[in-house]
Amino acid sequence: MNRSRSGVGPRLLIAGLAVLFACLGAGRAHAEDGHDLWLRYHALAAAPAGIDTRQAVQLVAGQGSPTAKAASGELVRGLGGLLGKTPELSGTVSRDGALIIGTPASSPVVAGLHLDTRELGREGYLIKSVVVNGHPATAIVGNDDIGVLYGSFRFLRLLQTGHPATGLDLRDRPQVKLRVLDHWDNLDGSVERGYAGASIWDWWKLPGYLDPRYTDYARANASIGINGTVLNNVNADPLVLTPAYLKKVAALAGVFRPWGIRVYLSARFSAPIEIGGLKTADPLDPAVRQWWRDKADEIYRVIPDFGGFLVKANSEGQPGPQDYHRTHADGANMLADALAPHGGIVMWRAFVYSEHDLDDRTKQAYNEFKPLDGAFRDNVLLQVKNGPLDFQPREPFSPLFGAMPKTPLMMEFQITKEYLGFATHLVYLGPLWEEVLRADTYAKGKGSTVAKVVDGQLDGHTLTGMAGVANIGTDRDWSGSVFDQANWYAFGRLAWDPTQSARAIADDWARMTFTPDDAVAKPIVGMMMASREAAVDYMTPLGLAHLMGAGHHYGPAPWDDSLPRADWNPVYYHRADKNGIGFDRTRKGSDAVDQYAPPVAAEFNSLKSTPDAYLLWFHHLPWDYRMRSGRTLWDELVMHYSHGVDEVKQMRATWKSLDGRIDAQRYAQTAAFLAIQQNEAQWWRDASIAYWQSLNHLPLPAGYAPPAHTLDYYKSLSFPYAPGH
Ligand code: GCV
Repeated sequence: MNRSRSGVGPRLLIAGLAVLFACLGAGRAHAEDGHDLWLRYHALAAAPAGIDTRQAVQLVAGQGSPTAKAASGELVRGLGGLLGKTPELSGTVSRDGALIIGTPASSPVVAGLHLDTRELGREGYLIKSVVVNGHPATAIVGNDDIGVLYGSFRFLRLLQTGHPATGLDLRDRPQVKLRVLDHWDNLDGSVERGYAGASIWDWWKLPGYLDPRYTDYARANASIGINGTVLNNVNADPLVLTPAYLKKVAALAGVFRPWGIRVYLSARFSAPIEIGGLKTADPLDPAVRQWWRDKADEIYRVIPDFGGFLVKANSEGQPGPQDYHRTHADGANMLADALAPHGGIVMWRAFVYSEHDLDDRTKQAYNEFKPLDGAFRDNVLLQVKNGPLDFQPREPFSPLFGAMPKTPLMMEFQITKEYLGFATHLVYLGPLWEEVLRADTYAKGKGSTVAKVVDGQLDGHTLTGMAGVANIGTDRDWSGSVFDQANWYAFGRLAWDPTQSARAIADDWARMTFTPDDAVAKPIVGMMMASREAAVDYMTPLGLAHLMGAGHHYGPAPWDDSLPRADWNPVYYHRADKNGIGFDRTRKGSDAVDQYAPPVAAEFNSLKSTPDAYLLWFHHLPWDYRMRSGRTLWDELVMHYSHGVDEVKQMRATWKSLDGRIDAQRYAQTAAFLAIQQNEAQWWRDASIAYWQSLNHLPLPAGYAPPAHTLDYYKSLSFPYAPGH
């Protein structure tokens, strides 16, 4: 008995240990679920030149603020991971390879270096190889602790991407002042156009409980230079401006502050009625103006560094100044006046179009706002979507860029992929944003790029901004897929410097997110760089746009004509019939072309000079129109659709070739998502071709497979629970 009992003991112990190891193992696997983003800090294969890993790196940090502590904390964490040894905090440099961080004011060691920091501004930094007490060292220096924090992240990025820590002499500062994420998060926890789970703001538990995720969110944003966050949806709930919610907002602001991030709120224009008990929200009414002044005072009492308001007004059913026959400038200026004494700003959105206006929808924002140039207060920015329609896979740049020299225009990009296949399609948005930023408005002659409008160079603005509609949610990987993290990352990098190359950003991201090994990073960058054009091809080639399923915007529905407003329906945008396809925006059509500066207008007005990529955006053409390639328009369309699908097949093959080189969980998820993407790319191609054929009755070019199903089948598909809607 005894013996058998004593035999059970060890067996139980072994079983227990097995469970324990399994749990620990699971814990390890968990670490590679993408949660660490590009801040993985996994051990480098070899120590970078200039760093001797036989002993811990000396970290000589300036005294100071929570931001200074964030900088040294990040270096401790980052170097500890990358080099396998936690740095040693020290007051002096007594060993080779030390790291000196701080401002001339916070650190005597930094002051002793006598570095020229005049050009760095408040947020800039320099990273320089120096010699102190006879020891080679690296200095990360700013005029302010926030610059030191940005420099610390930059230094870690250098190591993560395989650079040596020697011969360093780089200086950088942001080119854009406000680098902001717009969360379309609702107070009930849902996220409009969100594909990564629920809102990360746990309003219910705030302000009592501060989820550690909030700090990681701030770290990730600071690492790419983002310095503002609009916490709530532009389709705003006025309750966020009530005292109970302001306490919650203040708690989040407290977490973000050390990381250089200010909070902003979307303000509902009719809040004075809904939560203020007033009868009107007329921006010229003295009681309304007083209400907003009092509200601003109240906000700044609890959040002294509050950034300001983002406003969607008189757009898609939102209230606004036009409800009182006032202008957008009247509305924006009233809020600007309330915020001005506190240094706050207004980001007023230009995304407006009216169901009562029968003019081409893409012309309406320009028609509305261009006449208001110069009518806004100094602390107002007009926030303009990159294209004149709505975050399509491809659009020409919005004609407002370059057309309002007296008004700071803030770029609005969409990071979340509302019209680009949601989270399961691998589409790197860097090339889309680069294309827009590099587009030439010709507003002041050749070289007047959109980037120069946005960064203020063209018209001498110092209040400048770029906003990205966030793709962040409660999913472990934050963005709904590992590759969607690259879009968050690229947005931050381009907001910092709109002239950076999408490829270089992808390269950094791939090396930080996976490995600095070329054999892995290069094919990944190749996939990323091809992915946006692939999506354009399988969804909306040759300048087509807005052909997605109504409402949820998932999958193809070019036939759809069911929504109450003409300009919400795909048929409004393609205008196809048996004779041809495309929206005539030339002088013979809606004349949208003349909203651009003359050289651009001339380019788009003429069929000969319009690039193929925008062909059907600007021109309505017969199906047998001869393309530059010599093919008919119809054949060319079919080829583009098919090419998009082939490109996704290629991306899948590339990913498969990396099997074994990527950790298991992230490999498997991406492989599964690419399979979904391939199926859906095929669906887009086939459904689109089936519909166009039902109109033009043309055969497919030789060698191209017919759609797998009938048009009726594609039309029968419905997605009542598509996410984000
Ligand atoms: C927040 C598009 C989206 C809406 C979004 C709107 C906007 O219409 O489909 O979900 O609303 O843009 O940018 O305001």
